[in-house]
Amino acid sequence: MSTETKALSILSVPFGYGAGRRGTEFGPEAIRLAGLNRQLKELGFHIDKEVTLPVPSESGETHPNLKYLNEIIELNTNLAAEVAGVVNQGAFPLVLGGDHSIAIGTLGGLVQKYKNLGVIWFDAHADLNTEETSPSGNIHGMSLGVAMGRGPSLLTQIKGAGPNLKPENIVLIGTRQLDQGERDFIRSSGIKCFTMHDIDRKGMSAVMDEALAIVTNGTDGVHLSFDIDSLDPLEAPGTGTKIPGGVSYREAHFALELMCESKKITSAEFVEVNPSLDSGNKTARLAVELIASLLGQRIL
Ligand code: 6HN
Ligand code: MN
Ligand code: MN
Ligand code: MN
Repeated sequence: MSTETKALSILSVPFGYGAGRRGTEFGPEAIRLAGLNRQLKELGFHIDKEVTLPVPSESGETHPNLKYLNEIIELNTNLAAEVAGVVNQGAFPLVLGGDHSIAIGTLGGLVQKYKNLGVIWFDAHADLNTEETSPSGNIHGMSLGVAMGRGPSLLTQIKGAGPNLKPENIVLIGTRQLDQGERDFIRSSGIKCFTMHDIDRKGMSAVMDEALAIVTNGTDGVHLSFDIDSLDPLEAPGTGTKIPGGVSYREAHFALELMCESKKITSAEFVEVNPSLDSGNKTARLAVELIASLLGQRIL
């Protein structure tokens, strides 16, 4: 983000119905306990607003391969409106999950303002499944697709979801687990995917240069959607879909430092911290450190 905009709004989303395991609903509280507000103040931010989204009660209605569909529609409809409000007030939206299904609402709110939004999807996964291709029925594995207008109309009709997100403005980074339908869609849509193989081969520095060039080309804003499972499980044990061979501690910090230096990031969300799988709140503390790197923390 640019140095002159120091107003920031925190949107806490204690919602975990999109994931296969319970616990991400405690993510925002764990991140708060790990010292987020103190860290942000040290970096010179004015916290404009802090909102905790209300969690819908369980409807009891079931949809075969779209678990908790009704709850996800309700939550994301509200979140999109909150995010749009923050953007309109000119503050930087920092969204804290919660599971990754909340990206449907975050992106839905952002595209009401940004008509050509760039997106950096930092994740072990692509979250591009549909009801048909999902092996789990967990909507957190479908959220980027839904935000692009791919999926059941009940979800894609959430305000903002759809064609404002263009495949040529989206990059995936840290990818290492794809389902076949996701692979096919990445190939056919042309979304740029920097897998762990690419990070090994080129290094995070070159990957970020390329990624930033793509998401800033012809765009009017850039959103970072950061799934903590992008990191290696040794660094981030407190998350539900751990995949070995992930981004290292320094690679993650370095990537976020480069995003900060670019001054192009206009919003961010950090998701999938699951304190019930963590030890000693390590993963939430990591999330706070990573947020700090994105927002200007430097070693010297
Ligand atoms: N996440 N591809 C798997 C699925 O069930 O669709 C895993 C998705 C994980 C989603 O981590 O946000
Ligand atoms: Mn229904
Ligand atoms: Mn994800
Ligand atoms: Mn993931």
